[in-house]
Amino acid sequence: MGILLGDREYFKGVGKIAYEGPETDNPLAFRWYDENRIIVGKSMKEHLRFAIAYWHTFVGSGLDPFGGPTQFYPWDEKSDPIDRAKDKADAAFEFITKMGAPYYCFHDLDVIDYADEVRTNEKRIQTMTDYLGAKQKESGVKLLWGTANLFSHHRYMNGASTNPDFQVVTHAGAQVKMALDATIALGGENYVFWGGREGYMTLLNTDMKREQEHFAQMLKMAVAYARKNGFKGKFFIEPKPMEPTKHQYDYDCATVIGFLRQFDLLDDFAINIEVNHATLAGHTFDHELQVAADAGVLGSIDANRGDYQNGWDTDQFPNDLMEWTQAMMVILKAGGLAGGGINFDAKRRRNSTDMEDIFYAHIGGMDTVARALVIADKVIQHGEFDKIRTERYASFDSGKGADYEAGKLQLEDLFQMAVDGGEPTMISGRQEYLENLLARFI
Ligand code: XUL
Ligand code: CO
Repeated sequence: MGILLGDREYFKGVGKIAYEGPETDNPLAFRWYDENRIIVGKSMKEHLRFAIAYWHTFVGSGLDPFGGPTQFYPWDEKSDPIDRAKDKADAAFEFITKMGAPYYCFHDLDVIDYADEVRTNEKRIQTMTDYLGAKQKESGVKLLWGTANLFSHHRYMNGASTNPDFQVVTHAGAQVKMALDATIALGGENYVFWGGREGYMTLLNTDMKREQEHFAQMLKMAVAYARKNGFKGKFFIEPKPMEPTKHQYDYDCATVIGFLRQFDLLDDFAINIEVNHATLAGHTFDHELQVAADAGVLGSIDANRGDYQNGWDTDQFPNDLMEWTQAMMVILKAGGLAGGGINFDAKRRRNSTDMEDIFYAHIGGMDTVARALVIADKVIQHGEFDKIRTERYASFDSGKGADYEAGKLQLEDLFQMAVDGGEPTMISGRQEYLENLLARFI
């Protein structure tokens, strides 16, 4: 059966976005993202593995709690769900190709609307899997990760895998199975779990321990099913402390690592870190990256930014060079991301309603991240941060400090050494010096 791919141009007047360098006046060009530029032995394209998020970029409508959609799309006009989904896929692949992004990511429900019957949805996602497969082949664009939306349907109001009603859990399982089938068939490199409603609204009605055990059970079943069907990629958990649920179980990286360790899931899972989720958890982005890197589970990134003046998930496009330089320092030093990439989980503002705004948003994001990569490499090459950090711990490199690290001392030994050595000399952490040093590279 042949697949007829659409030939309509949705983003008229905008061609392929080219690298023109920092001096260009063209707002529809890259100033920093030069996909072939080599940084520490790899091209920018290979380092960053940019992905376009289907949900914000081709589905998001600008609606907020106070008003309906402001962003209307020509690919959203047909009444038949399959026709509409195919138009959307055509538009998506046109945009992704024009941006020169090597990857995309989706939830099942971004690709095609689901009805209430599982069998209908199975047919729908299979039809679209074939269609997306043909688009991937035609364009060379690949799937960084797939996922199931287990938070929008009203049946998930009390959670999906953590729902107190087992019949709801079966629907979550059915959706995960179908999303995994699609991801595997499309050669998806990873699969994500973001548990927006895997948490609780009040402890008065919640058995937290049991819900988390149910969640782990679902993850184990997903791994078993995917491995049995040839999936070689990584599973990612994406932490977020709250929103939409009051308290979400995957609060932050440290919490997720504890959970994965408790349920023996560390071999198959890594973490997908989202910038604004880190902020909501009261952490910096580089803190979350470092926690994941130290545990060997730095998997992938959802790139965006929050707003310093409010406390919710604004999902704005990244533009903070200082934040991203520090992030890139962690990523480079960790040897890169384990299988993942950088996905723009970011949306235009409600009042950015021109088609070109979609391009400006992604160009700004990609340039910020690419520029941060260039700067972070220079900072690391310069070497002073490493030197200062190493020297800061020098007292553990030999003598009694080394014995302490090796577990050769008793608490009584510390007592005696404190008595003998007297009050320690104060050693400055030199934070302002280091911040100024970093600023010199920006
Ligand atoms: C929500 C969020 C999700 C996940 C995928 O805050 O980040 O879009 O990235 O489900
Ligand atoms: Co995200």
